[in-house]
Amino acid sequence: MAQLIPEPYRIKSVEPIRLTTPEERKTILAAAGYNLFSVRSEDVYIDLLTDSGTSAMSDAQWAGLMGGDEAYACCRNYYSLQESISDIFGFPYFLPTHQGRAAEKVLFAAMVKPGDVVPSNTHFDTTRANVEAAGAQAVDLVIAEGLQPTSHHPFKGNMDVERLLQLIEQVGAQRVPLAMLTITNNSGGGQPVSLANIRAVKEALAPHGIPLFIDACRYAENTYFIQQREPGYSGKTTWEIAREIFSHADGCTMSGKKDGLVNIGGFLAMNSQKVYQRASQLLILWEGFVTYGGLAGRDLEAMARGLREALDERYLVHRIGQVRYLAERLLEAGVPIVEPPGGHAVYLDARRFLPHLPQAELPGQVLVVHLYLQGGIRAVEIGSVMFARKDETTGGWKYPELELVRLAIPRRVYTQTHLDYVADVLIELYEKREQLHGLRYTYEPPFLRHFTARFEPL
Ligand code: P71
Repeated sequence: MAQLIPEPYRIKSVEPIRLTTPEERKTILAAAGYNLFSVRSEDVYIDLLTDSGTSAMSDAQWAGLMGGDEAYACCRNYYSLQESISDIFGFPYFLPTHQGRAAEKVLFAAMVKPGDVVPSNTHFDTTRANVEAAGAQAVDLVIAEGLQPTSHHPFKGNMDVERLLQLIEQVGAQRVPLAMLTITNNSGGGQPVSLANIRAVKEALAPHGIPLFIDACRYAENTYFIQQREPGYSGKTTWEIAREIFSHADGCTMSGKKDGLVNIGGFLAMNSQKVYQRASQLLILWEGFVTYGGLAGRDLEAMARGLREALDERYLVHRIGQVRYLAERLLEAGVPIVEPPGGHAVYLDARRFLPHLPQAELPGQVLVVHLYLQGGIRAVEIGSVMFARKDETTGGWKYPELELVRLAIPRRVYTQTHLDYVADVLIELYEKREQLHGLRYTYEPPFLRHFTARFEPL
């Protein structure tokens, strides 16, 4: 039986959601060209499109909003954020940004030059795009197990340190201005990175003077996995583990929209005063003055509080337990998912779910469409629609190895009953999987296809 962990909070404010009728959903889907990015949020019952910016804030965070100091320079909320960042991450310098990708843009513009190479376990899409926008090459070096959907390695987000050393030797340390580690590894399914691996990466970089920056979006979830799975850490608090993680890093980028438990916000933090000074100039140009970086004072306060709440162990036990609960219910019914589940999402394996559909018929998108038709649930395809490439010479398609559908779980938003509902809908769908037919494009934009493509049933 899937293990149930009760919510460590009660509900003070509610937001009505409505389940449309199957007939309504048919009409809505056809009008949206069978692309869930074009469906109104009001027409979605359970929204699992992303865990980013979709968290419910606590009463303490909402109270903090009223304490927003909206002075242009040096508002008091800047200092409460400084205190949280110093307590958790330990970096002496930081710059607020409006979200994660802005921190990335400022960091790479300040540290990277054309022709450079930036290694990571796996660069998230926006990180890769910002490295490339700075004229450099983004290289992914996750361990082999990280790419195998059925591998039960406890830290599938780890970087392959051997390959890191080879890369540095091959291109020369002077062309590697920094290395990154994404915790947890979103593109690899929200899989954690171990402290042993973080230490080993730092040890590989240190003799070459290459700084290590952590993409810290889901740092709190990563601390919990270390506490549960890494030898020697079961007696440590998530706070102690966080401090140890960041003691090995020279800085971090952060999207507060994940483990900052806010709807908007982010920051860039570092040890180096020189990097801080260069980055400050760019921040003022692109985001705003160094004490607000594109956010209101109240947003800074909500993030200062959310960063601390995310490390609450009762919250994390429930949070990670909720994701695992949904995964276990699906596994019990034989629904194929990526194992083990990560920290923020369950990934369906569409190729095993719909083996009768070739990738040309877009099985991941078919699953997304039918999840909505069946139960008003919104998920996102991470497969051929997102990643297939057209061969310019032959006109044929090159399909990605994995055809996944992500069910991302917003933080503190949905209850146990909601997740049971999601599992029930999915299990029903799995039972009638042979009746599901493919899709084809009616509009295929030249890039970032998944956001605006349109489809029709075959
Ligand atoms: C997610 C997102 C949000 C997203 C972003 C772009 C396209 C689709 C969805 C955002 C991340 C992330 C990591 C590891 C940096 C960002 C950017 N993830 N690093 O998973 O997961 O942060 O959105 O605040 O700019 O749905 P930002």
